Amino acid sequence: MAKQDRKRPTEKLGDVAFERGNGGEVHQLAGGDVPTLTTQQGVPVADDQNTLKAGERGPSLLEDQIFREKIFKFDHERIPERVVHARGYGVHGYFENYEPLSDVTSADLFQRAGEKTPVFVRFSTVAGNKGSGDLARDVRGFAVKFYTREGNWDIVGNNIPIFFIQDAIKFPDLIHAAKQEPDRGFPQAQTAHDNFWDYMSLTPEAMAMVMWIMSDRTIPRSFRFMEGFGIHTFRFINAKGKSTFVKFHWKPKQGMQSVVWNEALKINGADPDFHRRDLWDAIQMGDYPEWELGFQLFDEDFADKFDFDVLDPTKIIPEEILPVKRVGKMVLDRCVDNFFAETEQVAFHTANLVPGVDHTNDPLLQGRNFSYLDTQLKRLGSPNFTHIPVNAPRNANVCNFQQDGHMAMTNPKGRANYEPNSWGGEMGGPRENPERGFRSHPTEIGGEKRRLRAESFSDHYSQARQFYVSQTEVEQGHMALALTFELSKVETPAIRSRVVSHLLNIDEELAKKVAKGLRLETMPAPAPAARPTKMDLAKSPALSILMNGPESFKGRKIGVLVSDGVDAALLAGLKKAAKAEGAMVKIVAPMIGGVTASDGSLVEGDEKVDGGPSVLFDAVAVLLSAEGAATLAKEPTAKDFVSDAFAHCKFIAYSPEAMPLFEKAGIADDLDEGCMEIGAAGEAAGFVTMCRKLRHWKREPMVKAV
Ligand code: HDD
Repeated sequence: MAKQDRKRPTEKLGDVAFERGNGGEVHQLAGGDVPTLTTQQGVPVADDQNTLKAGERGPSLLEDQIFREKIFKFDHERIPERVVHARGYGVHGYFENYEPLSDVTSADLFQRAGEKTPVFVRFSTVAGNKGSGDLARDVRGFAVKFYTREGNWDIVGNNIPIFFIQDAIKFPDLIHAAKQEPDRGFPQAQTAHDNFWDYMSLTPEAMAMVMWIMSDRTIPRSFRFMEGFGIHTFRFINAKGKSTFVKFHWKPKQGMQSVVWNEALKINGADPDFHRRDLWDAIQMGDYPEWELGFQLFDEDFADKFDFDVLDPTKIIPEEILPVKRVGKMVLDRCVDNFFAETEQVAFHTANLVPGVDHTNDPLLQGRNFSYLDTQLKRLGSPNFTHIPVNAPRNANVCNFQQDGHMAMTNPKGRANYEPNSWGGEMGGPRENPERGFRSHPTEIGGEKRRLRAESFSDHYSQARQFYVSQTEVEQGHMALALTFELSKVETPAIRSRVVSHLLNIDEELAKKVAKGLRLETMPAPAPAARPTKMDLAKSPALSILMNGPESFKGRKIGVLVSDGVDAALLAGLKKAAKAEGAMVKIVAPMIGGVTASDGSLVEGDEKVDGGPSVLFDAVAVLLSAEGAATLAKEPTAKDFVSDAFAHCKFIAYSPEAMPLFEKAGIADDLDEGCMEIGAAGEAAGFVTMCRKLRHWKREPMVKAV
């Protein structure tokens, strides 16, 4: 506001001074700790609420550069979202190396015990757009950027150790088929539609991946509770030039955990940001998630003797055959300062390698090495995206003669912008360094130039079967249900049938279950297989989530439904036991202002009952007074709270007074050993110990009728 207009007194809005304008609008004022608002040119702004007008009610003037600059910036806020992995969440942390690994690699970050290297990690879903729900049934991206002293190294992986296709030329078709169908623009963030399953059923090489994506791996409880994989076989090279093949693994120290499908559907409604909020909360609370980095190391001899081609990205090397050597840990301990600047603008690339690491001839990897740089130029708008702080090397200098382009932030100094040059010293700029510089492994390459798929890539079913038979009965049941659910959304019966024809090559029982679930009229013939399936691969227990549980409730959440009159000592006992376990308690109350406990104290609510359904928690407690139970028994969201917790096989603690709510919710007669009455504070500890099993799976056959 121009000085001459300021006739009104200054008021206070919280701590901030403001004035009201002619129309009663609020003008916050600079002063004290409040900085002066400026334009992009640093010019102080007097009035940010009114455009410049000709006359009080007149038209706005084109000369208003303050308005035009503000709207211009706003109009250009969006950049293209990633064509895949659009929805993601990034955080900072560090990698700490356990011991020198110079025998296998000269990569600098692995040379010294205890050395920490900063990292930036972005977790993502694949198919959904940027605004889609976190609990889509989907693969999760697990991309790690190491800021090493020899430059940035990216492991651009997923939470599943294999991929759908063997050759990168198929990637656009795969992604087109998975995303929303082009004529109708839906379904969003889900593979349960005709195009996806049509493509899958015509892509036998995807069958192992189909088994993985139909398992609980694609509905993780949290980014914190999932594994990560580099997928391809890479090469390490040591200082003597010796090469060793390597596959990368990330093992969550929190253990693995997934949700059940009906829960995932409901979480997406209750909190579409469930996964990002979970990571944010854990880091803000100081409960930093950790993963160990593991290597599967092998040589040419092992590769030659292995049943499958180690260059085929649709295959694993079972850990039981080749154990994972744990070499260091990654701790994620800092959220971003700004989501756009870091999470949105970070650019990962499979070809960002450091000396000591190299590619192999995996045809999927080779294609990826083209795609990432290309997409980043489009997405970030300038070849200078490497100047953006999250992408720039942090521990290595950038010294070269590359220059100019849109948004150049750092051009080389000095006279020479080419080499070789005859300018000496600093003026001449940087030079090659054969000792330290990146070198490719001198691999022999020969053969005819042809488009073909190696015969060694042609067994598409053996490892699909191996994955299936390595699961517990509960997990196998979930896979059959997932397939049935997805195919029930497929409108074309022939596609449903074609998928079942592949399942027959994987496991007959599974195929029969799905066929029955779909009410298929006739069982199709098994799909023709390029190579007969080796049905006899040994089970790999490492592939099961449930066989590798954490045996701890650390980092998990108990949702406690309370009412006025809640037993204060009981609640305190539960909170104490949860804290001792490293778990969190969240209070769900009829009103967000909380309830009055039995001792007259106020218990504040974290959630109002309709905003805090039980799907948001790992286990629940229902601690009510008799009066509270009578009231909540009339409240549908309270009934859902307990009936969903029961249906999702959660452990449930309850005060005896809660029974009327259970009766109205229809579960009172079914309470089992996963439900524990806790009448005294001491019993709460027993309940938390019980929760270490995470779910009471024995209940599942009872709560799943169809
Ligand atoms: Fe990819 C992004 C993981 C195959 C092309 N990919 C992207 C991201 C992850 C992966 C985690 C997100 C990175 C981030 O958070 O910014 N992609 C994989 C894995 C694959 C894979 C584990 C198989 C083993 N990808 C793959 C192929 C191609 C691409 C075969 C193309 C030939 N991927 C891309 C991309 C993206 C991408 C189009 C989109 C955004 C970006 O790169 O930066 O270039």
